[in-house]
Amino acid sequence: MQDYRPSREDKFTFGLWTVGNPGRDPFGEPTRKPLSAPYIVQKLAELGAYGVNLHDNDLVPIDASAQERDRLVREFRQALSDHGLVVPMATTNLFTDPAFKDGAFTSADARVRAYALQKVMHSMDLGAELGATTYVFWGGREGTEVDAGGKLLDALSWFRDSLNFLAQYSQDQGYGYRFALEPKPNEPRGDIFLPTVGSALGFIATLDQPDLFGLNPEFAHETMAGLSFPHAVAQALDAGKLFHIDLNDQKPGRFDQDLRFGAENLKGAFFTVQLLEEGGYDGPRHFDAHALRTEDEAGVWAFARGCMRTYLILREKAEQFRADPEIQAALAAYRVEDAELAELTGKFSRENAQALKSRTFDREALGRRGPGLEHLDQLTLELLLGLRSPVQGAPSARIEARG
Ligand code: GLT
Ligand code: MN
Ligand code: MN
Repeated sequence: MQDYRPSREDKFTFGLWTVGNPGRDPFGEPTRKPLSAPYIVQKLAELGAYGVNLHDNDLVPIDASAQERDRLVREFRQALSDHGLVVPMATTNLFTDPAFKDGAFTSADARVRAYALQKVMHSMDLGAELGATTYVFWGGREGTEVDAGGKLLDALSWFRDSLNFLAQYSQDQGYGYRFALEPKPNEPRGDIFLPTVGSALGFIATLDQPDLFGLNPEFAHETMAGLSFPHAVAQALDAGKLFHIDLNDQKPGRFDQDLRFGAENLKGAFFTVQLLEEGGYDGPRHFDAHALRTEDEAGVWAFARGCMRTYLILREKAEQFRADPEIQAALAAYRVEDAELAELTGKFSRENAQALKSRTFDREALGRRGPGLEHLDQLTLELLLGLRSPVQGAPSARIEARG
């Protein structure tokens, strides 16, 4: 059995805010000491990660002096080069400071909106200095609890203006960023604008330069909305918009848990890995999760190792899925192909439409056919549970002996 130790080529990344999460929640103070950015870099490198992502204020406190900023950035860059980690993605903290309590780009106060733009430009400068090529926008405070302020339509247009402005800033500076919007339905706001992958995709089409914008979907966030994460990832891939991804886990109907990848919805995690590996995504596999508040520092590194290890195990399972003859036979039986019909329906012509309209279908036979999904899903489950031999895909010897 392989040891599932990650290497740089696996492109695993963590945010400074993820492994650095001190275990604070709305009801309790931190349970862990803060970790310095250079120390996090060193530990992630030891574990086999590829990179580290950050908000401006994960590295530089909001009220830091220019000298303090330079020192912190210098020490961080030194750690990156000492340990061979990169910074593929950067973002801005537009949610912690009370100035942003009613939104940043969508605040009803024009001064807050202007300050948000200023803060993002400085943060984009920092990201570019560190080599980031993807810039994430998670609009955590962009939303409302009450709609009495009547800003719903204005908010969307302020949001759009800000994104258009920042895309041009990036071009003007020659930064070459691609921007990734990260949807979330609620928390910290009662209702966050652009709550799902689908709504963000719709909004991107209204921007001045839609090609520069894509998605950073998060497993927990789609799950909070009661939606399927693999379905969201598939839609982003299909649109050519999967610019980045936040992997974690979540129980439905709860606060944003940001659990260790695979901790809760193993099948969802498996189909996500399968989509990423087979759907043409070659960006970082970013874990936006954190260790449970119960844990000490050792628990933090166990958490980080666990995220990567589970991904690698599931990647191997996806390979087994492809190589398993019984699963492949069940898949082939599920999909019915018909070359003649493909010809008729593939492209509109008046003749094809006419031929299709006059065709007779055996509706009852179509309705009678069982697609075999129960069988296929059980095979998948047993594969995930380790009951199918990795080599030939046959049931493992132990199970056969029992049967
Ligand atoms: C915050 C949030 C995440 C976002 C981060 C990017 S910050 O932790 O919960 O989902 O990805 O701003
Ligand atoms: Mn989250
Ligand atoms: Mn996230």
